[in-house]
Order: sequence, then C-alpha cells, then structure tokens
Amino acid sequence: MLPPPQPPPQPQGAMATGAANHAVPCSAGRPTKRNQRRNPASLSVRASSDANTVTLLDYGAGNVRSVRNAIRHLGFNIRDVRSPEDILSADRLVFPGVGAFGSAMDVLTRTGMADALREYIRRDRPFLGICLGLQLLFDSSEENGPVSGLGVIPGVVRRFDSSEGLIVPHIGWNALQINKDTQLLQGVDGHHVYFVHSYYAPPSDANRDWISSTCNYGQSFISSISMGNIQAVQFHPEKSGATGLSIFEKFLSPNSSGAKVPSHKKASKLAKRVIACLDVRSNDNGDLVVTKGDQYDVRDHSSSKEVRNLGKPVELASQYYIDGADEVSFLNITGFRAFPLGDLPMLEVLRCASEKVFVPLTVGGGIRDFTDASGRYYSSLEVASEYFRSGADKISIGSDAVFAAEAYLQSGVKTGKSSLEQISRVYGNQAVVVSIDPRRVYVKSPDEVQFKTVKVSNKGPLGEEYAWYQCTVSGGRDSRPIGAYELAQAVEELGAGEILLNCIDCDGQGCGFDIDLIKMVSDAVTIPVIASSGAGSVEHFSEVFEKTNASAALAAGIFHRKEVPILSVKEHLEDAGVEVRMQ
Ligand code: 1PR
Repeated sequence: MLPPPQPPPQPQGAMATGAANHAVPCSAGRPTKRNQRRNPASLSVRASSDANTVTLLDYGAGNVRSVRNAIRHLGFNIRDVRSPEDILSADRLVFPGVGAFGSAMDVLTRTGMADALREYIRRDRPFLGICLGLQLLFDSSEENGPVSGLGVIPGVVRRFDSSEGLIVPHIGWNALQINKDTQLLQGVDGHHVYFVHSYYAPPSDANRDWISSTCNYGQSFISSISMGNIQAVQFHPEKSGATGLSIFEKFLSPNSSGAKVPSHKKASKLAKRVIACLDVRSNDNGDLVVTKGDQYDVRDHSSSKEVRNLGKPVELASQYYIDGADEVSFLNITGFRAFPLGDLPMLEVLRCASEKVFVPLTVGGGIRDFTDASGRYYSSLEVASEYFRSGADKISIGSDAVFAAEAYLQSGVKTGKSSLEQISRVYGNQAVVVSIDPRRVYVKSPDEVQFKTVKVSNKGPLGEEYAWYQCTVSGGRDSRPIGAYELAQAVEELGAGEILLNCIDCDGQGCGFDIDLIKMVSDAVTIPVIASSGAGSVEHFSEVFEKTNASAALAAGIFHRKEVPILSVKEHLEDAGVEVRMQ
C-alpha cells in the first residue's frame, strides 16, 4: 500500500507547511489552484455532469497525490468526496486505499461512507478501487484483526507468509494473468504492473466470479476484480508506467481504447528492478543539480574543485522514466547538513517530478528530528510527511538509521522513538528504505573483529582474505562501530521495508557491484535489497542478479553520462534469462 501521511493531507492542492505556498507550476496546462481547491459553498452541487470530471474518495488517511497526478495527466478534473452524498452522486468513482485496513474501515464507517460505498456498488455505478481499495471490498482482513470489511466480495484478506524466505512486502513489478475479458485490462495480459503490499486477497470458489486477473507471489493472489461496472486492482496503475496509465484511461473514459500498450514477451513473475539514482545537491552557485561522485567525492578533480554538474533533476528523472527505469531515487546528499524542509527547491523538484514520472519515486537525505534557528522542533515524521506530500512514494533514511540501529543493538530495546520506527509505524514499512553507506575494511582473520566478515573474492592490499563492511554517516564522512550485516538485520527489525545497499569503495568506479557485500546482506534479511554502486556495464547487472539475492540494481554515473542506456541493461538481462519489465 502507498503511504498514509501524518497529519492527514489537506484537500487537493493544499499543503501542510509553509513550504508548499512557494510552489510554482511545473508545467503549462496544469489545473489552476481555482480548479483544484473547491469552494465549500459549491459542495451542494452534487452531480458531476462534466464528462471530464472524476470523483475521488480520499478519506483523509492517505496520501493520494500520485493518483491525482495520474488523473490530471490524463486530462481529467477531480472532484473530492466530502460527504456520503458525494459518493452516491458520482458519475465515476476512484477509491485509492491507503494505510491500514482497520483504520480505513473505522473512518469509512464513522463518516457514513462505508454505507454509501456499499450502496454505490449495489447500484453498479462505475467504480475503481486501488490496492487497499480492492481489499476493503472483501469480508474481512487479518491485518491487525480480524477486521470486517465492506463485505461485497467473499473472502478474508491475508498476510504473505515470510517464514519460508518469501520477501515481504511484495514490492515491485509483477506479471498479470488475465482470467476474464474486461475492457479495463485489454492488452495488458502478461504485462508487469507495480505492486507494493504485505496483504493479499486469495482466490477461492466463493469469489471466482469476481476475479479478472491473478498474480503469483509465493502463491496465487487476486490482482484485480471486475463485475459489471465495479473494478478494483491490487496493483498501482498510477505507478505502473504506460501500462498503468492505459488501464486508468480505460476506466476514466470507457469509450477510449486507452494509450497503446506496447507488446512484448509475456511476463510471468516478479521482475528484477533497474533503478536510476540522482544524487542531488546545490552547486557553488546555489543551483540544485544532479551530481555524481567517485567514492562519494563529488567535486571535480581539476583546479576549480567545483561540484560536478550532470544535469537538472526533473529533466533527468523524466528522461529515465521514459527510458524505462522501474523506479527513480533522489538522494539529497547534503541533507544531513541543512534542514530539508528549508530546502524548498528540493521539495519543488519532487513535486514537479511526480507530475511526470509514473513509476515509484524515492527520496532521501536529512530525515531526522530537527530544531530550526528559531527553536521550532520538527520531528523526522514531519520531514518525511512533507516528502510524501511533495510526491515521494518511499523515503530513504541514511545516517539516522545507523544511530537507531546502534542504540537498538546496544540496549536490545525498541524504543519506538527512532525516525525509522515512527515513520514505518505511520506509513507502513513498505514506504521506508534504509540507505547504507559502508566502506570495506580488510582483516586477516574473522576473529579480528566483532562484526560479520566475508571471505573476499579479491584479496586486500596486504593479502588479507577477509573483510567487514563498516557503516558510515554524513555521506561517508564519519565511520561508525557497526557493520553492514548487523545494521541490515537491526533495521529490518526496527521496521525498514527495503535496503539500499551502497558501497563507498565501488561508488563511481564502474568496476561492478560489490558482490561479496551484496550477497552477505541480501542473504541476511527477508526484505528486498537494492544493489548499488559500481555499475559500469550491462554485464554487471546480470552478475549481481545471478550471484546474489538482490531484488533491484541501482546505477547513477553510467546513466547520467549516457554510457549505457537503461534499455540496453534490460535487453541484456532479458537475454540472460533474468525477468525484467519491458515497456
Ligand atoms: O544520511 O539520511 O542524510 O542520507 C543521505 C543520503 O545521501 C544517503 O542515502 C547517502 O547514501 C547519500 N549520499 C551522501 N553523500 C553522498 C555522496 O555521494 N557524497 N550519495 C551520497 C550516495 C551513492 C549512490 C550512488 C551509487 C551509484 N551516492 O546513491 O548513486 O553509488 O553510483 P554509480 O552507479 O555511479 O556507481 P542521510
């Protein structure tokens, strides 16, 4: 599920902090503020007779910015549901579920919207549920429960079982198997779409008539339902690239055939992801640029010592989306110095990118508690919330997660107060990535250190056969007394949903990923690991997927310098028998 923000989001266009007031339009043709924000006096006008208007049920517990962006991108206006009557009068209702099953049902029941939804569905009015918006249609869920759902479809929503080593949450691009001929899913049989969830609806004889597609992850689960005008999908069409937008379009304008979905080899399972990463910071002129370091040194080696400038963040992110990146990550690499909420250009970059990039966006840098110059305290949760509100689907925590893991390993107690714990509790662990910045330390024997070592593939400078990977903070500036292995296991326990595993030694070197490190960490946790640092050729990607349990591979320099196109990486992986999403 995509993350719910805290505090709940304001009606569309309105932002919770002053930062948002500085927002400027990212592109021409974007709906005006007047269009976006509804005048309360106009709420008595219930019917949305405008064929270009879609009603959106944002019950206030979730961040539905990506859904809004996708709807607007397709040329539709949004009418927000304010009351149960708005549901009943909708011509076309989109219900993007976010947050936990129980709290969503609480809000829907308390506001009378649960009954209105049941009635709307009973009348067979056009409905599209997304993710939790599919699960809530079922009888009940195991999530913090059992908790009763809307009871439209027979069945109990269950949690994926990680006891046999299945990586949970189920994050990534998985193949759809279509079971029913529906207009919504026409042309997308065997395509990958983007999922992020820990709970699923199992197919059964009782709900067989509802199922329009299934997907396989550990076991078969319902990826979409369709009955009359009632449709719902477990995946995120708003984050599923061209395939997702075409699905959305077919719902929003049923007479259209939707954007053309390119045909390709049939997908069959969870794809390995290829991620483009943009390290972002201000250069010496104060412009926010994409930069790229060698072993984290981003300054030119010429006499000028300028911060390397590899392009504009929004332009590059949009290009990588078009080129087929499965995700785009922004790392605000000097976020540890400055207060991220003071970094209005970075938030604006995120807002603009999220209007153009319809695959998941991760942002990291500077997520921690902070007291500003005037003495006002901001919790890390507030910082993360602003990132989510500005368009992030996931946030990534670096330095602060190291401190949290150290404290946890020392005391053995989860205080619940670290940024990692607080953010994953509110937003769900699938929305929290921990970025690890380790440096290789060679040793002659594993007994020399208390940390997990590996027998290295290439011996150290003094013939050392072993190494441990020491974690750092503040962009590699300070080393800490904790290894990458220990950190990975601790942050999984504290609530991380994914690990971004960098390696300072390999960063920018183009000599390949550190297979020893990635194998050690990806074998140590049951959450997805993103291999990062060192990609220099397409073969490096197939090597990391063949030799480790990494779920994704991330690169920066080779994409920025246009040395290796994303499509070449995907084609090579496909030829090597690694399943990837082709668009
Ligand atoms: O500590 O919570 O403020 O987060 C800071 C974030 O910024 C962390 O995720 C940290 O990894 C990142 N960061 C800090 N300093 C740097 C730097 O480069 N000076 N960048 C930095 C990390 C590593 C990867 C890079 C890969 C692939 N960059 O993001 O993109 O190594 O590069 P390659 O394909 O060119 O080899 P906090």
